[in-house]
Amino acid sequence: MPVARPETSDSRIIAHVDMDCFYVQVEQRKQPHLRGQPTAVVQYNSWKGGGLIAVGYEARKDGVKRSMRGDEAKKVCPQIQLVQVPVARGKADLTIYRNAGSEVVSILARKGRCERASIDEVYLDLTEAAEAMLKETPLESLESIDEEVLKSHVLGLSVNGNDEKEIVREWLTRRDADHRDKLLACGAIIVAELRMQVLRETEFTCSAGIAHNKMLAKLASGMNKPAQQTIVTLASVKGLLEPLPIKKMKQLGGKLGSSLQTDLGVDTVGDLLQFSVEKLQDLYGSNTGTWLWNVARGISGDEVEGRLLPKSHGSGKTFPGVRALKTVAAVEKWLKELCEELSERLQLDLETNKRVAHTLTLHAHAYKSTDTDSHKKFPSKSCPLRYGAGKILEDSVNLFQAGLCEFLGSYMNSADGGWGITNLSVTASKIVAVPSGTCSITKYFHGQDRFHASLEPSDEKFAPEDDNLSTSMTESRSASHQTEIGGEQPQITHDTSSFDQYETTCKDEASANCSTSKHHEPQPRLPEKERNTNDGKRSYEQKRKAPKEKGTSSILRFLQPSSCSSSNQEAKCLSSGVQEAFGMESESLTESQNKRRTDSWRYNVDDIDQSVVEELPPELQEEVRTWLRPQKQVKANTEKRGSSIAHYFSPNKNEHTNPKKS
Ligand code: TTP
Repeated sequence: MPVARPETSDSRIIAHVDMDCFYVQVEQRKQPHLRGQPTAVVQYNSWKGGGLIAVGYEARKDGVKRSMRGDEAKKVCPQIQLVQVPVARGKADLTIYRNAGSEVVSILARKGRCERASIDEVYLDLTEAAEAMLKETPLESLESIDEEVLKSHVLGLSVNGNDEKEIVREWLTRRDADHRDKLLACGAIIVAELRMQVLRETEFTCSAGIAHNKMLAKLASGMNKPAQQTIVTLASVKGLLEPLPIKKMKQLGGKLGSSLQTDLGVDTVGDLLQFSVEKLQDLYGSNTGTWLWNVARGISGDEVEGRLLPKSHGSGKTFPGVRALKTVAAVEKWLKELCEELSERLQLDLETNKRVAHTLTLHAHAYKSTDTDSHKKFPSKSCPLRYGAGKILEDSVNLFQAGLCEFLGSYMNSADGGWGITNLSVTASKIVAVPSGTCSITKYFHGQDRFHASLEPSDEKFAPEDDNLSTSMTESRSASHQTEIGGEQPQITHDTSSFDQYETTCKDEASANCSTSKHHEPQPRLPEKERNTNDGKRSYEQKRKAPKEKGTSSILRFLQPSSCSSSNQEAKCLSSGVQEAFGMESESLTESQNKRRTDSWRYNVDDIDQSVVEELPPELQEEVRTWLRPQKQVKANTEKRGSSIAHYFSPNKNEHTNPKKS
């Protein structure tokens, strides 16, 4: 359910940075001979050459698309280089991509509040940095402006066959410009510099959108790819939004977008403008109605969260066609793999970032052999998360059994046969920082682990991903009910909220499928070992062959050996960023950083699951409770007005009546 937040100011400077063909770039850095070659990364499952999950820009020019399988891509582009995603535990291993994403985040976090939105996307709040720059240097007096800034695309700026860079230069340095445009110009300079730093230090190119809010920045970042940036001026917002298909908007790719289309005849964002806020509130409730009215006008108050680490950890695999799992034993076998991997990542997160997860969710896609109820989904099930691979497995098996019983209903009992599982995943969510000074908690969790021998990450990479890498989108549902399964079993909750969170990191909500990889975000540590090894292999010649896209020359010239700098600085930066994001003590934090830290800390505390506290040894329970008590916040009043589009809120489509256009 979208949340309508009033825009705090339309003078904020927000950037959305999105890596270009990310997995391909990571593979090209690892194997420099692939640079400049049409390249794609394929799934673990090699059927028909494997499904493509990332396609390089050279291959795109030859007509290769992500929806293709390797064999088809070869037909379209015979010289294509197909690289298989790394494999561990019989499934894809995304560690290398997660770590690469962490390298980038640590660089981008240098200039402002940074929110890691997915494995390769970051939001930045650059308001303070832009204001400081503007104060220090009036833009009209800028003597030289970097080429990369001049290559920016300024939406709404008419070029009319003139020298585009000159027009951009004029726009950037206008004396009479609106203050908000001047701040955007500063944002563009800062983002261009950050993108060049990313290229110098990681060899990756990225694209960016710079705007006054997150929604607009995200829309713009993909408009000019690869290795370019796009600026959304206030004056351009109407023209940008009006023709956009409604389903392309964030949070409108699902049921709500469909309802707008079918019930109101809204196909583009512009179509939404004809509805008054009262009408939208009457139809969709106060909050969603306000949010929709705002979306149509490019208003969004969403803040950039100071978060460099993932919100959840997940491990999943798909079992398409004949490979569907048809017995409980087969499901348990795979759950063991998934839970071990999840446990390792949780332990690593605990050790590295001092964070603990509180909720375990099992999600599956299933079918019945004689399917009379095909639309019935396998229910996602949650319970409090207990640390240790053995406990996670035990709980996951119970969650699966509970889900299976519900899925089969009166149709049959849950014995083997008559059903198949095509997708299975376990997710750990509600991750919060352990308060400083409670290292005994770490020991406690460690002691619980039956399977896990060491807290150190294993040399062999562990796999979070499946061989299909795709899981279909779910809709946001607020309903939650509990199913006791008795005995000593954990209480199982049918709670889709944590899965929704797991799903919302998907790149394009309008697409039917999204990768689970988007949910499995990297650890914040820098993969030093990997980088050192690879550095030696990268020759100047290989880098020189890097692709030259139209309008990207200035940034690509940094693909030279001398441009790589030491990682010390970024490591330093990362540690302060991590401290800030997780409220770790640091004498060097400024007052505003401290405030931000406290805010995010409070938010996390609110989410803490009491049952997890109850699992701690008595001496620690009191310590944690004391820490929790003063932090509790009063919940915002989220009461909403009634909605006449009942079916949007109800699982049963038949319950509603069609509203009329206002
Ligand atoms: P995207 O950012 O969607 O795409 P991209 O970075 O490959 O290309 P672009 O330049 O157009 O942004 O996804 C980031 C990575 O996530 C991508 O490189 C591979 C992975 N991914 C999947 O594994 N499965 C998917 O379905 C998608 C969309 C992405």
